[in-house]
Amino acid sequence: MDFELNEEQVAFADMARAFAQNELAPNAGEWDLQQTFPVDVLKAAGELGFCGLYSHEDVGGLGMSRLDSSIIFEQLAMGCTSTTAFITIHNMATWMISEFGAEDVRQQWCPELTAGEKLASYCLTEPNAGSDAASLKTTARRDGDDYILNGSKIFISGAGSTDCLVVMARTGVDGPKGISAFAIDANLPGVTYGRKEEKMGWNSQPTRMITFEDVRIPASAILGQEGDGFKIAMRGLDGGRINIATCSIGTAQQALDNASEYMHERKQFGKTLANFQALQFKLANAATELVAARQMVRMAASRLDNNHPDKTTYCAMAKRFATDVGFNVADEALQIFGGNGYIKEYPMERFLRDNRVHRILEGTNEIMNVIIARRLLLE
Ligand code: FAD
Ligand code: 2MC
Repeated sequence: MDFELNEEQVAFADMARAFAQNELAPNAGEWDLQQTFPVDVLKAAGELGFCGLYSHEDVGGLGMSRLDSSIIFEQLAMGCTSTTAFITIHNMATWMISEFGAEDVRQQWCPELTAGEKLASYCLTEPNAGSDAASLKTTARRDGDDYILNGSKIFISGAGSTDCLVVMARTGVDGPKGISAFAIDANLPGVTYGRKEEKMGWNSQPTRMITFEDVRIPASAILGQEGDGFKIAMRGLDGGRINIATCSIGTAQQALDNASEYMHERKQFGKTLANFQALQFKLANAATELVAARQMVRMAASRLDNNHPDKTTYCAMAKRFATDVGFNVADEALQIFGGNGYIKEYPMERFLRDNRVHRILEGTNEIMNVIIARRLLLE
């Protein structure tokens, strides 16, 4: 067991840090304020390989491990949480196509998706199927060489600005076994997008509802076989949950770095804040919990890489723990800034707003506990 990054990992973390510092951090506040989806910067991220980190190499991905990808995502999240979170969702959807798509579907989508020239959304949640994802009602009815898609998806990240949709839809019986996954063109006739949701955070990426009305898709767009869709969706989310956990850690680390710098600058009672033990302890506790969360995420990533029998449980544990820690650390760091922490001129309130949603999406933290408890009680 080696807890140190190797030379290669240090090198690509440095590259990601430079991109975060030059391309993301200087713009993140403005993107949040103006609700700008920075498509050009996503393309630049694609040029460096960040859009297909763990997708297969034969379709343009870097074929990296989940552990190495997490090291990169953490650096990017230090620059902009919301944009990096979108990049991770794009990576998840792209990997699903590169892993489960038929050869022509892989070739149709993955080279441009991994290059960041096209973008992808992951479409599972419906108005009446959130945590209970297997109850989804969108249907894909076979019609000759096509399927006809009907139904709606809600809260879809990137929707309206992406080119490819990975859609989970019902092709058979009720429950998880009747679900199939498809990679479809986001602009097909019959696909319509709702208004951009007004959100607490994650403002550099649009979130919209999608409606499918008699959308004709080729049967070849299916990922895996009919009925495999729920498992494919969950396989995608095992990695997605590590990625979102990583976004929380990167954001919290940046918040902590800012707070420690601020403690050296700000003076009250004739001393810098760094002199007050109450604040020193806040910093010490936050740093300690962040180390624990990072190690847990890396352990889960490593278990996913090694196809450990309990990989799903560890991904759920890491997501639950790191997103809770990430939110709490961002909150404590904001507190150290006093009133300035609450003012938009400083990034602290954005860190908090952006990290909040990580406890809700890609499976709520209550659902992570459902997954963990089910495994524990099986023994
Ligand atoms: P519900 O399922 O209605 O849950 C409500 C509450 O009940 C939660 O606290 C939940 O934890 C709790 N609960 C539910 N069941 C149980 C249980 N069995 N035990 C204990 N507690 C329970 N989805 C996508 O498919 N693609 C996306 O790109 C996407 N992006 C998103 C972006 C944003 C900004 C947001 C907010 C959501 C996004 N989602 C996306 C949807 C997200 O995954 C869901 O919101 C999430 O899974 C929860 O579903 P729900 O909102 O329907 O909550
Ligand atoms: N990998 C592979 N297979 C899996 C799996 C995984 N991680 N998780 C479940 N399965 C299989 C499972 O083994 C079972 O197969 P079989 O019948 O052959 O044994 C099948 O899938 C059904 O699983 P369950 O019986 O556990 O299904 P259930 O309906 O009880 O639900 C639950 C499981 C609650 C874990 C799932 O519905 C869930 O994860 N809900 C949360 C939804 C979610 O995470 N949404 C995120 C949307 S994306 C998003 O928010 C973004 C921002 C992109």
